[in-house]
Amino acid sequence: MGVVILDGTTVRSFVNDELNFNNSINSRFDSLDLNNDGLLSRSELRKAFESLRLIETHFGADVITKPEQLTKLYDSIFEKFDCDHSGSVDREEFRSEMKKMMLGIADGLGSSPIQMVIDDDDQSFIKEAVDLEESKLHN
Ligand SMILES: [Ca+2]
Repeated sequence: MGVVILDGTTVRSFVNDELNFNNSINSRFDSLDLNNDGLLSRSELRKAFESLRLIETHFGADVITKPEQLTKLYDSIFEKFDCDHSGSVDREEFRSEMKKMMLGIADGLGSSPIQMVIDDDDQSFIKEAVDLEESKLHN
């Protein structure tokens, strides 16, 4: 576990590094697509958000949410991702919505850096954003 410092720029440069971001999205999509049909179902997407920890935690602080509220929340997220209302989320929908979401986080962070506690085995894109920035600093 370590404390990292990040601001909007960290997140934005992760998203704007198209090659890295797409690779990251693709491998995430593949690991989420449990039945390998090239689409994310409602339950597959819910698992995704549970593992990303974007909902249950707010920048490292645990937030307790009732199960029925969570289900509503996950439903509304699914509707957001499923742009064409096909009942499943394809790779393109996943990528474009994740991008919007990350940029929203970047805007929220703005230019004032925050400290965040991240586990070494953290699976979140925030961690990937921080790792990417660190690898660039050291190169
Ligand atoms: Ca699937």
